[in-house]
Amino acid sequence: MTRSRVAVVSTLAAAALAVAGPIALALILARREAIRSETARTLAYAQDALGRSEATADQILQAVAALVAADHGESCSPQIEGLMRRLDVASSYIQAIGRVRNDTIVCSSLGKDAGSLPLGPVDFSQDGGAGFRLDVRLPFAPATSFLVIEKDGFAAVIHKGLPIDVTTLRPDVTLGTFAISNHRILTARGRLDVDWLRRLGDSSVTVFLDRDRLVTIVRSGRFLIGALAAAPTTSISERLRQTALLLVPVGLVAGLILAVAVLHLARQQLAMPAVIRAALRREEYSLAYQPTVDLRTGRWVGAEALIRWRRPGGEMVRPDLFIPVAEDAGLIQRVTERVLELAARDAAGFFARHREFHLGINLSAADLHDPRTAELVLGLARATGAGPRNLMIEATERGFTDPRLAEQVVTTLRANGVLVAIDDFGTGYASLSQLENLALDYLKIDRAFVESIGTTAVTSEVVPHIVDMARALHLEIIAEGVETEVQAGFLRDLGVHYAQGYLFGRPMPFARLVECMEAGEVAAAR
Ligand code: G
Ligand code: G
Ligand code: MN
Repeated sequence: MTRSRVAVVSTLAAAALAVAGPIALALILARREAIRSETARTLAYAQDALGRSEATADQILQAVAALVAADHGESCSPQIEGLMRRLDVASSYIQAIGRVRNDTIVCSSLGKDAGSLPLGPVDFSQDGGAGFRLDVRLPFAPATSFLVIEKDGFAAVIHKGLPIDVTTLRPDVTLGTFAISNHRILTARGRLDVDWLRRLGDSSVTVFLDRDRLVTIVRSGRFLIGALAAAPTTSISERLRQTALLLVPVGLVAGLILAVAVLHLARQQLAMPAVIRAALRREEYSLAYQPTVDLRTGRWVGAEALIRWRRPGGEMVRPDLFIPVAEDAGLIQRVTERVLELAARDAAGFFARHREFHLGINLSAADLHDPRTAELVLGLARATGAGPRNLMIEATERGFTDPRLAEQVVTTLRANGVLVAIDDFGTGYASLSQLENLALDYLKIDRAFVESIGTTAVTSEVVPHIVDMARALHLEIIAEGVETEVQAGFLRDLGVHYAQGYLFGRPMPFARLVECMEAGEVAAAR
């Protein structure tokens, strides 16, 4: 695939991801939230039912205790009957209280005319001798099944609807209470599977999905009873739908914004080479010059030409953004040609007045590998009246990694008195042996190393080594990016002769460079 095809395909993929990603995330979050809140709600139903069951048990225990305390052996004294009536009225969960003899209520809070009420045998016992009857029919309400709990010769009649009289948002919520000892259902409404109860095991709470039901089961900490609630999972999908209805548009909008941003950036990247060509045609480039000083005397001994790009709207584009694009797009040699033209225009006649000054021009690897570049640079020498050592070309390590390719241009230029510097030294991959094979003049220490001087960064220890290496290769050193007196002093002490940086002067128009030099440099520049 071509570069631009790759760029378009990856742009579209990124845009699709940018749209799909936030929506998928929104849905995942919505689902999690729906499950969380539906679980919380169902659990609350189960806890409500359990609370009612515990309150029922408490009322039974209290009533029985009061009756046992008042009991003097007569099976149905008027006092006991009166007490049973009062306890019944006071107990909200108890329908009736009676005295039991031989599985029959012989007298009760219902009064004499209720007569004796046969209960049948207990279904099971638990909770310290409490006898449970799960399905008792009483003559005065034959259609209703009551729960009867007997203890110490007394029995409480419970309406089965009461413990599970929990208000639920939906009618199809299952509610139930059960005995822990044998998993018998005490009261229930709705679809219920007794196999669910086993999943509680020894824990006090359990929540699980059984096919289309969300089941929650809780156990009492005080009685051998538990409660369960089960809601259809359709309520989760319903909540998911509601939340998604809210989140998906938000995700869609966020995704679209992202996609537009991605496309915009990609289009800018794709369009950059075309914009560079147009900028060359429209002469949007200019040069700024940053002085090089002699650290021993403080005098300006040279300057580096740095390209500047001002777009028609006034916006400045940084060279570290567009130079790599120009290199990739095969446009860098046209940019270099323009730089040489601009320098020729700026510095025409300059060297006649400044014999000792050198002007640095940055070259890219492609420039260095093309023999025609030597001719172009020598053209600048002619245009500016430059003598030996007045012009310097700077190229990064990348330009020198294959010395055979750079050799012709470097040899021709040096033979004609042009200085050659290796730029941004320490940031690339040039090996010592490769550099030994090429005769160069200057080494420019990258700003990153100068920046670390006086700090604890490991790079700070590299500067002396670079200096030693430069000496071994008989290269003069220019330190870049010097911003403080401390850095300047450190470099001076190491025997570094030249430096550039904001401490001495920022990149400036050529006219200002000349003005400063003639007005006594240093003071004027800062
Ligand atoms: O100060 P400035 O932002 O201009 O420099 C950023 C980078 O761009 C530096 O690494 C510098 O070497 C590079 N650069 C500046 N001008 C030119 C140029 O004319 N040609 C090339 N190839 N690189 C340049
Ligand atoms: O070609 P080279 O990579 O050397 O370009 C030098 C770069 O460093 C340019 O971007 C220039 O504007 C910048 N520069 C020059 N002096 C200083 C300095 O003292 N501090 C900082 N931070 N940047 C500098
Ligand atoms: Mn440079």
